[in-house]
Amino acid sequence: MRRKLAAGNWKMNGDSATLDELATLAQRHAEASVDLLICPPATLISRAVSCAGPIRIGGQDCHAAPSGAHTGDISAAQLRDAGATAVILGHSERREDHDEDSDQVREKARAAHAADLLTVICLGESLAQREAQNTLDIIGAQLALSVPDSATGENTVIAYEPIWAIGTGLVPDTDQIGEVHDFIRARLERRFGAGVGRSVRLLYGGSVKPENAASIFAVSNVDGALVGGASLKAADFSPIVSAL
Ligand code: G2H
Repeated sequence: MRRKLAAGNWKMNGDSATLDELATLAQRHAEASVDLLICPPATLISRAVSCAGPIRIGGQDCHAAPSGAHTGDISAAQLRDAGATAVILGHSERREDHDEDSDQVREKARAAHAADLLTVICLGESLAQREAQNTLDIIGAQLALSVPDSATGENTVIAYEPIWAIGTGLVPDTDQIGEVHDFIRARLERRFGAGVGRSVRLLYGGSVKPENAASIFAVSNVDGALVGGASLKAADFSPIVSAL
């Protein structure tokens, strides 16, 4: 059985005051039967760890190298040293804003695994790619290149985030989500075998809200969500956690 996961990606939002929301969330879900993960900006990781209770804290990116002359970057080991136990990699905002490709994402994931970080690897198609009916080809290629051979059910989570659904309020219908999640599951099983392939958790991400969470979580092979805007306030994120 895959344990459900509710993950929050604060992106470049939040400051010291936002940690009160995290503390509220930790109190409300102290006995949660699902896993919770919050990925705040790197500046907040250490303080977030001290008020997160049972909630895992993660980074939003890491460098593939262990150390060196990479101004402004953070290594996987440094995230771990700050108290993080997870990292998001290959988010479409990283792929677009920083020209990251799947080869780089794979090397980062390898570094994250070596540092014992749970690695949330993001995949997603653009609206033009979906309209051209290339969604599964795009997802298949991103999956093959972005996920390293070191992936297991314990160290890797895949998040399907259609780019056109991110922060837009647009959400694919449940058939569209199910089609992609079933495809990812089949590809993982083909590459890694049934054991690993069935144990990797698959999250849906893109405009998940309290109002649509339950219907998304009912879709086959959806093991949770990666939530952006609605993870910033406990009042929004908490009902999403409860819907799992
Ligand atoms: C997708 C998601 C979180 P939002 O990027 O990764 O953001 O829920 O705001 O669409």
